[in-house]
Amino acid sequence: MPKPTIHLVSIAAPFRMGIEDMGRPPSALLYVGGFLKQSGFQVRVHHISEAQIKMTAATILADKDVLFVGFSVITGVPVSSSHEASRIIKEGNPEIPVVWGGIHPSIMPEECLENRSIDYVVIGEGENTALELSNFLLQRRQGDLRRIHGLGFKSDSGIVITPQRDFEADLDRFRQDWSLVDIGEYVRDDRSFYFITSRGCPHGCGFCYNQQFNQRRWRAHSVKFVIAELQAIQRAAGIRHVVFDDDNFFTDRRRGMEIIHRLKETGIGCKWVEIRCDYIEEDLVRRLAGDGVERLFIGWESGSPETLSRISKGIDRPCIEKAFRIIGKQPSLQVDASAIIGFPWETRKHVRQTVRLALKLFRSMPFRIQFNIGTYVPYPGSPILHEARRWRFSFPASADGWRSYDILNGRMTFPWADSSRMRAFRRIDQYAKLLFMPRHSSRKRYLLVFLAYVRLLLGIYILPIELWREKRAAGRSLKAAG
Ligand code: B12
Ligand code: SF4
Repeated sequence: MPKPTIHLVSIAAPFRMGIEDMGRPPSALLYVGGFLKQSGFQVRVHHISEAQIKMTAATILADKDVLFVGFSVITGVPVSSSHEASRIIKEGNPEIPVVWGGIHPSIMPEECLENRSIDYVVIGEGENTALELSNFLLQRRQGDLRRIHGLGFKSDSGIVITPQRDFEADLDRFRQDWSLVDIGEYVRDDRSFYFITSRGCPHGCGFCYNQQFNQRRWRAHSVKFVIAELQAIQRAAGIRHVVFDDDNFFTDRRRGMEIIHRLKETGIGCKWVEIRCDYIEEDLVRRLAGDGVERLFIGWESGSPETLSRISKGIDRPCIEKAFRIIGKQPSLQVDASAIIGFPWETRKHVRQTVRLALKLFRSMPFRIQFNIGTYVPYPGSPILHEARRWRFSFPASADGWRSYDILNGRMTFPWADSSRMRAFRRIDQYAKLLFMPRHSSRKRYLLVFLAYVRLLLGIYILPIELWREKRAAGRSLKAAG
């Protein structure tokens, strides 16, 4: 007899300009779903936009033999959209178990389980826990749930959280099962493809979820595994480039270099890759450029020595400047340079130090740095959360409240940053972005770069005519793209 179906759902989060990024594969569900399928379960993956919630819920409710519905949830808008979908399913059929997994429920399991529509949360790495839970549900709930590690559930005596589950030692046991989706949907216009080769990170940056979620443990697929998987994807979908979505791809520098080099030999390029400042060395950068890498993504985080120390990134200003000087020597390389302003302790002085360092980095490799100076947002489980708590900051109290926890598209404020301060932060980011000269820009762009540089230097952001002009141009090109 066929086993009941497990429906796994990922509702895309709004990304730039509020548009959902449906082009990134739902990797968590391809891993978990693949593992369950391999163990004999029937699995369906629904990677949907918010507009498709009702339709997807109706499809699931029409299935008369459902083992459970699982949602993959990251912090922010997906908490609220996944809650809405869970509620529709529970109201449609209270017998269907609803399971949440992913970063948000792993870090805030009790808060999630307080919702009537959520029955179980899978905490941390999901494959083994999901399999044990599936077997429990298949055997009509015989057995002891408390023996399943990495699980949260409701009992007569309240919410139960079982002991933490160990990480899988051999990551190659798990693979993303691309037959669960239409792989062609994830090949971008330039035939690039997002892929994950490792999990976790050994560092403990203060603003990052990693220390709590991954306990500083980095686990990686073998080079052989990565090359074989990407070659299979190349044959199936004709990809030409890969973008690595790992938390920290270069944790093992030799492995990272080898992957990129061997992929190049098989005709798959890596145009863009993330790397920490303190990993940058002359030889590494030369080899990356030689292997066709065009852009490095670097989180330099701040120009304030105090902030760099308080966020425990493990880098200082000389390290940042040295990294950019080394990269600057390779004329083919560009940088996506990301920093954060607006930490609870930051004053104008700290922000100015970051802007000034951005300008210094600009001078070390002019027009080739695309800056992203984001505003600090507290995330659950991050080590510096206590700094926000000092200001009586608290997370949204209800699942629906998370809808406005969206720095990319919403108008967030914090106890330490009111709307005018937040507007000033956004302006800094928008002007810093203008310092970049995209390839094939017209000469007029130099004027824009010059004006942005002067504004950032003097800290004058009133009457942002250049930004209005840019916004109009972006609107026109969006319209033209249909
Ligand atoms: C792809 C991605 C996106 C995509 C798509 C996300 C989406 N759902 O639509 C886009 C580009 C839209 C995006 C946007 C943002 N992202 Co993002 N993103 C990622 C990225 C690179 C990969 C996620 C992934 O697939 N991981 C790999 C899988 C295998 O790991 P996993 O999700 O933890 O899954 C495992 C377990 O959690 C569990 N599991 C997960 N789901 C489920 C479900 C079930 C049913 C079960 C049983 C188990 C289970 O099993 C899995 C396998 O073991 C991660 C970084 C990373 N490498 O993880 C950041 C990350 C998730 N993003 C993050 C952030 C902060 C953002 C942004 C806010 C901005 C930003 N700084 O990038 C925005 C805005 C989102 C919004 N508006 O709400 C943070 C999340 C922090 C948090 N507390 O949630 C991360 C971790 C990056 C970071 N280090 O800061 N992101
Ligand atoms: S910010 Fe990057 S380097 Fe720091 S802990 Fe997170 S993943 Fe690791």
